[in-house]
Amino acid sequence: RIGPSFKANHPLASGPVVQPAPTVDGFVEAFLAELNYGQGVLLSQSTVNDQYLALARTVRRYLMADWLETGARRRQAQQKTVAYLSAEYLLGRQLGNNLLATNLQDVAEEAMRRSGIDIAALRSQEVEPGLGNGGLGRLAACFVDSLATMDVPCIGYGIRYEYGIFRQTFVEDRQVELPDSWLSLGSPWEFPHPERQVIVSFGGHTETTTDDAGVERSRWIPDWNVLGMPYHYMVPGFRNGVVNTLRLWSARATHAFDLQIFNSGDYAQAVRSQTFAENISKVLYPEDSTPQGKELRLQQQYFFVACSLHDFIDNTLPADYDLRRLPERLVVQLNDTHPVIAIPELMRILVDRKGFDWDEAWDITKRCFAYTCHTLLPEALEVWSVDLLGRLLPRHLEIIYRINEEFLDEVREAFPGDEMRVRRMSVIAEHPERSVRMAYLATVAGAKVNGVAELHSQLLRDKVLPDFSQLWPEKFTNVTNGVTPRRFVLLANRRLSDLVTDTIGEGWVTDLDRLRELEPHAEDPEFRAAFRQVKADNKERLYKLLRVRDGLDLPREAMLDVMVKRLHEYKRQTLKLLHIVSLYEGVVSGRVAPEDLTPRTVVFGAKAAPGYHMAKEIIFLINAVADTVNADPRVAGRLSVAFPANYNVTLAEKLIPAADLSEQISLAGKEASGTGNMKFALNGALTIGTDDGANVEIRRLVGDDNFFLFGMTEPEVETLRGEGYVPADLYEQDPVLRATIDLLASGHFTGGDRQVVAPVVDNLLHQDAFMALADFPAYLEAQARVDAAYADPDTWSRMAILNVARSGFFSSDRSMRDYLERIWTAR
Ligand code: NTF
Repeated sequence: RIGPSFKANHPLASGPVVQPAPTVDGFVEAFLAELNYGQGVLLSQSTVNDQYLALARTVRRYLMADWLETGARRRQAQQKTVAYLSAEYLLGRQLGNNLLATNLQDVAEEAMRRSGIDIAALRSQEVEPGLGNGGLGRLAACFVDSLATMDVPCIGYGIRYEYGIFRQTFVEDRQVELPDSWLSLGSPWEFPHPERQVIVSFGGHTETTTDDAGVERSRWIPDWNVLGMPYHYMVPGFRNGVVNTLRLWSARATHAFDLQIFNSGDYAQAVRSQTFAENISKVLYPEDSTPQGKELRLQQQYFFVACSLHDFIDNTLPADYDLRRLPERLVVQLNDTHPVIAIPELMRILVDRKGFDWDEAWDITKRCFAYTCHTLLPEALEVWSVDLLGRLLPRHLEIIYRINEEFLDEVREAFPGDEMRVRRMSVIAEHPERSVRMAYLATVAGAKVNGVAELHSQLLRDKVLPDFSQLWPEKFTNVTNGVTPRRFVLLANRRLSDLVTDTIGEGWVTDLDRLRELEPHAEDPEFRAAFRQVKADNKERLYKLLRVRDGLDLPREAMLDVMVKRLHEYKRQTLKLLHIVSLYEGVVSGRVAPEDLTPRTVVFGAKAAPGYHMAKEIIFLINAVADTVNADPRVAGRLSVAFPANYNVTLAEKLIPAADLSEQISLAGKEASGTGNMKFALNGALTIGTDDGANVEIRRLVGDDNFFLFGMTEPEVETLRGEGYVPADLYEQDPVLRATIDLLASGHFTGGDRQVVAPVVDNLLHQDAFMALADFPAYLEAQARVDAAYADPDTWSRMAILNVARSGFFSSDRSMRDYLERIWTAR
C-alpha cells in the first residue's frame, strides 16, 4: 500500500507540524532526541559522525514546517512552476547554509557548547555533495537558492550520483583521482521517496499502428526498464519561511522486469540489465566542457529527464489537468544541452501517451522549453550519433527526425533555394558521422535561447548560432550569471558581512545592489583599516586551514594571488605559471633584486578531467615549479606557490574571502561567463583579467581604475589567428619570454629532467592554441601595475572596497529576476 490510510479531513491531518523551540534549550533537547532516537546512541558514546548526523537532523526539524507549508501552498496556488533541469548541482556543504537560512547559528553553537561539543568539528565532518564539475553545476545551486529566497515556485531536477566529482590527490606532483563516496557516512539532508518511483524505458523498436480514429501512430516497444527513485532535498530561502525542493533521481533495477527475462531463460541478460540499471546514476562524468559521446551519459540524461517530466505531469499536476494549458503551469529551463532529450520526451508523452495530434503537441512543447547555452567551445556542444540514439531511444529519434523535417521546411520557406543554409541548420549533422546536434534541437524547440554574459550572448548569436539568430532574432536573449550572496558572502565571509551590516544595515543580503551604499566609505580611512583587518583575519583563517589540511606554511604578509577553476587550456593556468617563472627567473638570474619583488603567495586550485592529458601535465608542472620555488632561499618570503589538492566548494569558501588578487585570464572569446570572478569581486579581491565573459561587465561596473585589464580582445584574437599565429616567433623576439621558457625547459624545476616538461613547453612553442605567449607581455605589464597599486595599502583597499560596493549586480537574485522577466513570463 502506498496511498493514504486515514481521512484527509481528520483534525490532525494538516498540521501544525511539531517544531522544536528556537532556543538553546529547545535545540539541545531536539539534538539529544536525534542522537538517542535517530542515531540510537547516548551522547557519552557518540562519535563525531553521530553528532554531526544528529545536528543535521536537528536543523532539518526547524525547516520542516516551512517545507511542508511551502509544498501545500504551491499545490493550492497552481502557479506556473520552473522545472530547472540540470545534470549537475554543485551544492557545497549544507549544514552552514541551513543554519544561516534558519538564523540558528548562534543558538546551535551555544547548544553544542552546552552539550560539550565544538560545533566546528561537526562542520568539518560533512562531506560536500559534489554533484557537479564546476561553474555550470554551481550556477544551478545558486539559482535554486535565489528562487527560494524570492519565493518563486521551482523544482530543481537532477541526478543523485552515488559518486560525485572525484577527490583529487597528488602523488609525486601528479593528479591521482579517488572516488568521492559522499554517501558513505550517511546523508542526513535527503529524503528518499520510494512511493514516487518512476519507470523509465530504453531500447527496443517502434511499430506503426492505426488508432480508433484511423490515424497512424507510432508505438515504442522498449526492451528494458529501470526505476527512478526520487530523493528530496530542502532548498531553504533566506529567512523567509520558504523551502523549495530539489528532486534528484537514483536508478534502481525493476525486479518484475528482470524476472520476466529470467523466466524466459536468459539469466545473463537479466543480471546485465540489473547492473545496467544501477550503473545509470553511479557516477558523475568528470569532463567539464568536453563531453564524450558515451552511451552511459546519454542513459543518464534520458533517465533523469524522463523521471522529471513524468513526475511533474503525472504526480505534480492535478489528475484532471488539461495539458493544452501546460505552458501556463510549466516552464522547463534546460541547463545546457544535457537535458535536451526532454524535448522529444515531452512530444512522446503528449502524442503517444496522451493522444494529442502532432501539431498541437508541438505547439505546447515549444511554449514550455527554454535553453541556456554555457559555452563557446565547439567541442563542448553535444552531439549524439544517430546510431547510438536510435538504439537507445528509437521513438525519440523518430520524433527528432520529424521535428527536423518540419523545421527545415520552415527554413526553405524563409530562404527559398538556399540548400547550403538548410544543410548548415539541420538538427542532423551528416559528418563526420550522422548525429543529432543537441544545441540546434534546443534552439528549434526553445521559446528562448540565452547566453550567460553579454559578450557570450553576442558571440552565441554571431558565431555559434548565426543562422538561427537571423531566422528568429527575438528568440535570443542574455542573462548574465550571478552568485548567491548568502553562501559566498554571508556564510563564507562572516567578518566582511559584519562590517558591511554595521555600516549599511542588513538589507544587502537579499538586495545586493545596496552594497552601493558602501561607496562613500571607501574614502574613510577608518573604514579602510577595518576592511584591511577583515582581509588579514580571513588570510589567517585560510593559512591555519592550509597548514592542517595540506601541511602548507605560507607567509602572512604577502599579497594573496589566487587562480581557482577547472584546469583547462583556454583558462590559461600556463600563463599564470609563466608569470611565476618569470618573477623567479628575474631573481635567480640576478636581473632583479629579491627585495624589489612585491611579496606574493600564489594559490592554485584546479581539477583536470581524468582523460585530459595536457591538463594533467600542466598540473604536474605547477606542482614542480611550486616545489622548487618554495625551497629556494633566494626568493624566500618573496614568492611562494601553493597548490592545495581537491579544490571544491568547501575550500572556495575559505580561499575567496582571503584573496587579494583574482586571476581571470582566459583567452578572450573562450570563457562564457565565469562566476568565480564575481565571487572574488564581492569579497574584495581585485581582478586581473582579459576582456572575456563576465569580466567585461565586472570591469564596466567597478570602473577601469579598479580592474587590471590586459590582453587581446576577441576580434584581435580572430585577426591574429587569421594572419597565422606563430608562437615560436614571439619566443625568439622577446628576451624575457625566452629566458622564462628556457628556464622551464631546462629541467630546473624537475631535477634536471627536460623530458617531463617537454609536453607543455613544446605545446606552448609550437601550438599555443590559446595564445598564452601572445598575451604574455601585456600580462606582465598588468602584473607590474598590480604591484604598484598593492604598494600603497590605502590605494589598494579603496579599489577593493569599490569592487565590493559596485558588484551587487552579480547576485543570482538579479539573474533570477532577469530569467523571470525575459524568459519565464515573457511568452
Ligand atoms: C561553464 N560551461 C562556462 O565555461 C563558464 O564560463 C560559466 O560561468 C559556467 O558554465 C556557468 O554558466 C560549462 O561548464 C559547459 F559545460 F557548458 F561547458
